Amino acid sequence: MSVDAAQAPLLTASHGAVKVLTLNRPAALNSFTAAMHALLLRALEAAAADASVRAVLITGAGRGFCAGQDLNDPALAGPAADVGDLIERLYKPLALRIRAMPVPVIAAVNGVAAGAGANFALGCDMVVAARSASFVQAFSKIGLIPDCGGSWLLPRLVGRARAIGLAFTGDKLPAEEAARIGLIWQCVDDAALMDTALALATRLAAMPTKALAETRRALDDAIGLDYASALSMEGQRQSVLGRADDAREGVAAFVAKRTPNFTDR
Ligand code: T3D
Repeated sequence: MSVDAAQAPLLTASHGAVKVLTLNRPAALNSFTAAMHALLLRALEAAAADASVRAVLITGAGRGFCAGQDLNDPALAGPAADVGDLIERLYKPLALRIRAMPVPVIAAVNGVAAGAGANFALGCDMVVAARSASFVQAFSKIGLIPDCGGSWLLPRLVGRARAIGLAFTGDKLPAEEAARIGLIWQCVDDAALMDTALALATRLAAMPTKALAETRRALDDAIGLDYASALSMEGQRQSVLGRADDAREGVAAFVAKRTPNFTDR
C-alpha cells in the first residue's frame, strides 16, 4: 500500500482496485474542516473518474472515525457562520457524491462517529465498525437537527422510534448494538477491522460494479415509488444491464463453470 501524503488531513492509498481514504486529523477526532472537505471531495471525484478504482474504503486515523463538524474551525463555526449555508456548500455535495459513486463505498468505522461524522458514515453503502466504535447523533446537544443526510437515513435504517430516540438523546450507540438494530452492516473485533473491511471492499471490487451502483440507485429510488412503479423501474434498468458486457460475462462464466471477469463500470 503506498501512502501519498503523510501529514495531510486526508491520506489516500491504493490497495489493488480499492482506494483507501483515511481522515487524518486524529487530535480532533478527524472532525471536518473546510480543507478536509475539499480534499475528500476531490479524492472521491478522482476515484469516480479512475477506471482502475472499483471500490472505495473510508476510515479514520487514531482513536476516532469522525466527530462531525470541527467546532473550532473559524472558517466554518462561530457566531458569523450560517450552518445551513455550510450544509449546502460542503455536506450536501459530499453526501451526494458518495451516493452517486460508480463504485461501492465502504466505511470502516474505527472509533467514535459523531454528528455529521456519523451520518457521513451511514451514507456509505456498507458500514463495518470496530467493537470499540460508537455512533452519536450529537446534534441535539448543540441545538441542531441531524444533518449530512441523518433525517433521511436514520428512520429508513432503524425505523422512527429508534431514529428519534438516537436523535433526541444524542447518546453513544455502541457498534455492537448498531449492528444488532440494523444501523450498520457489521461489528468486528478492533484488531480485525481493516482486514475485514479491505476483504469486503476487494470482494466487491471483483463484482459487476455497474450493477452494484445501479442496485444502490434502485433501492434509494424505490423508497419514493409505489409497488407497481418499483417493478417497472426494475424492469427498465434490467433492460439496460441485461444488454451490458457484465451480464453476458456473468452468464457465460456460470455456464462454463469458471470465475467471471467483470469489466463494466
Ligand atoms: O457550525 C456547525 O455547528 C455546523 C454543524 C455541522 C454538523 C455537525 O457535525 S454538528 C455536530 C458536531 N460534533 C459534535 O458536536 C461532537 C463533539 N464531540 C463530542 O461530543 C465528543 O468529542 C465525542 C462524543 C465525539 C467523543 O468524546 P470523547 O470523550 O471520546 O473525546 P473528547 O475528549 O471529547 O475529544 C477528544 C479531542 O477531540 C478533544 O480535544 P482535546 O481536549 O484533546 O484538545 C476535543 O475537543 C476534540 N474534538 C472532539 N470533537 C470535536 C473536537 N474538536 C473540534 N470539533 C469537534 N467536533
